[in-house]
Amino acid sequence: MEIQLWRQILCPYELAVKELTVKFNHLIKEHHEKDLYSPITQVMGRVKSVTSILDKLQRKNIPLDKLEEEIDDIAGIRIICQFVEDIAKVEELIRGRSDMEIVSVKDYIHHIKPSGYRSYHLIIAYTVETLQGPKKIHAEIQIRTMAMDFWSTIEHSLQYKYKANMPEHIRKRLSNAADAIVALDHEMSSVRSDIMDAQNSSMTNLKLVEDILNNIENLYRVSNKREVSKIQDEFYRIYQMNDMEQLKHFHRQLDIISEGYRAQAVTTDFEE
Ligand code: 0O2
Repeated sequence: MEIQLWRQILCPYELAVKELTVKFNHLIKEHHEKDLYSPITQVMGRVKSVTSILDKLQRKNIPLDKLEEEIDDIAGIRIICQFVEDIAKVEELIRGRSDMEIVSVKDYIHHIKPSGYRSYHLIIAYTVETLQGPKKIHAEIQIRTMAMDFWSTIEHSLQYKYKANMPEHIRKRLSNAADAIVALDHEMSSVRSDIMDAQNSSMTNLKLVEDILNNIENLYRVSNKREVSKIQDEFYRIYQMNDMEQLKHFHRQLDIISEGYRAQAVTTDFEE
C-alpha cells in the first residue's frame, strides 16, 4: 500500500484518538469540579503504528483489504485507574454515553492471560466526522489499574525484545511479578476508602487555600494595604497550624469582610 493511502486510512483513527482523549480527560475534570472522586486517573491514546498493523495482519492471516474490518485496535485509548473497583465504574460511564457504543468486551481481569496480563478491554463503535462525511470506526479502550499498567508496559517491552523466544527465567520472573501485582491491587483495594478520604480532603484543602488567596488578592485591590497584609499574615499563621476547621473558619470570616467591602462599593456607586 502506498504511504499516502496509509495516511488516508489512519487519518480518521487519529481524529478518534484525539477526540476520545479530550472526552475522557473532560470526565476527570467534571468529577473534580463537582468534588467527586474520579474513577479515571489518567488517559493515554495512540494510533497503532504501521509496522504493528502489518505484524498483526501477518500473525492473524488477515488480507490487507480487510484491515479496517478485522483490526479493532488501530485507535487505542488507555484509561488508568487507581483501584480495580474503578474499572467497573469507568465501564458504566462509557455504557451511559450516547457517543460510544460498546460492541465487545474482553475481561482479562477475571480471565488472566497465560502471560499474566491483566486488563479490561472494550471495543467501541465511534463516529468521526471527516471531509467525506461521518465514518463509524472501532476503537479499543484498555482499562486497567496503575499496577496492571506497570506490569504490562514492562512485559510488552520484553516481548518486543525477545519476540517468541523469551528466556524461561525471565518468563518466570514476570509471572512472579504478575502475582505480586494481583496482591498489590488487592491490598490497595482494602484501604481504598482511607485513600479516597485522604485524597478528597487534600483536594478540599487545595480549593479552600485557592479561594482564600483569591479573596485576599481581591481585597488588595479595594482595601487598605496594611489591613490586607495583616490578613495575609493571619492566613499564614493558621495555615501552619494544619487545622482544616480553623482554615474553614478563617475562610468564612474573610468572606464576611469581602462582602462588607462589596456592599460598600455598591453603595458608593449608587451615591455617585
Ligand atoms: P500493541 O503493540 O499494544 O498494539 P491478540 O489476538 O491477543 O494478539 P487481539 O485479538 O487484538 O490480540 O486482542 P487482545 O488480546 O485484546 O490484545 C489487544 C492488545 O492488548 C494488544 O495489542 C496489547 O496491547 C494488549 N495485550 C494483549 N495481551 C497482552 C500481553 O500478554 N501482554 C501485554 N503487555 N499486552 C497485551 P497488540 O496488537 O498485541 O500490541
